[in-house]
Amino acid sequence: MSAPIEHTSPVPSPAVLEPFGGGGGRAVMLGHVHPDADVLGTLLALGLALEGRGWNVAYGGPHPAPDLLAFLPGVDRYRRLDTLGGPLDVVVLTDCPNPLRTEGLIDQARRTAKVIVNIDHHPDNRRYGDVNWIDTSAAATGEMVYELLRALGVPLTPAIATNLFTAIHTDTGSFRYSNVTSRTFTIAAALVGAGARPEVVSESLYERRAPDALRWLGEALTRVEVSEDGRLGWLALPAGVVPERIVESEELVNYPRSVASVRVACLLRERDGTVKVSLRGKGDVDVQKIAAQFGGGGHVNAAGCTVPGPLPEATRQVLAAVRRAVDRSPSS
Ligand SMILES: [Mn+2]
Repeated sequence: MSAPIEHTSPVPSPAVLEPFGGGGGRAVMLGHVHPDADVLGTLLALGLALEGRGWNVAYGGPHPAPDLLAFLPGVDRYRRLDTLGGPLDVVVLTDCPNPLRTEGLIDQARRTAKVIVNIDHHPDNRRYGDVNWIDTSAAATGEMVYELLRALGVPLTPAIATNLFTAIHTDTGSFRYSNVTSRTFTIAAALVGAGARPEVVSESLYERRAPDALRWLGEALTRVEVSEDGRLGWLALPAGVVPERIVESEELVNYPRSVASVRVACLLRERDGTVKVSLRGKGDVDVQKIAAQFGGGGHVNAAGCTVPGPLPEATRQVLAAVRRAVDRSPSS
């Protein structure tokens, strides 16, 4: 393709649909580092739909799917990839704002694929595809892929519906965040109608703890702190105090976020000399702008970045930036 295509509204344009037309071909559904449920659910849903139309589809990325998401239909097909193979007709990336997060696989895609399709809802998406469909009004990329499959006239199987429902479920904090719209529920209703089972998804995501997980969670929660004025909540976790599997499977940032007065919550995890930071807002402070000061990104209410250690210095710097943003926000 020559000039890159950009599309930003919720319903895909003919140019967005065009790479998926015709009688099939070879496609790779390419995930980014540490793929989450919005990434995996959308890649699997779209890939399974294309397979139903005669395409040959491979799934993978720089990291394997996490154990927590082993219930997603088809996720056993998702592999850690060193090479993409080729030649390919289409490479699709979903929920991936920055192509550097493919650890070089995007460069192979540029050499071996006719078209790279970039489907995302992050405002800071770099528009690196031949086709860039960026709908920042979507609560999850799952909403966008639902619209894509509808426009393609693909039947929603229970497997496809479960993948998309999980993508939307996780990116909306179980339909609780301010990104949720009536469209989110309309799409979720259609997915349940097509065979997604909310109780199975909820149980798979939230009721699969290891027997010792609550004790470790308790250990972590003793470190939650709230600022004197109540508006900042944070949890700074030194390396090694809680097993990595617990930190990976618990959304620890939700605990400081759950304090009524907190406007911005922050989780700081130290590992290998760096500190991974997750920021959550409640609609009145744009945490993406805070993350961007440290080279990170995300959404208005959910963002992240990585800063150099040691943990106390990283915590001091990040909280200073959060404090400036909270103090500037009009409603607080
Ligand atoms: Mn997402």
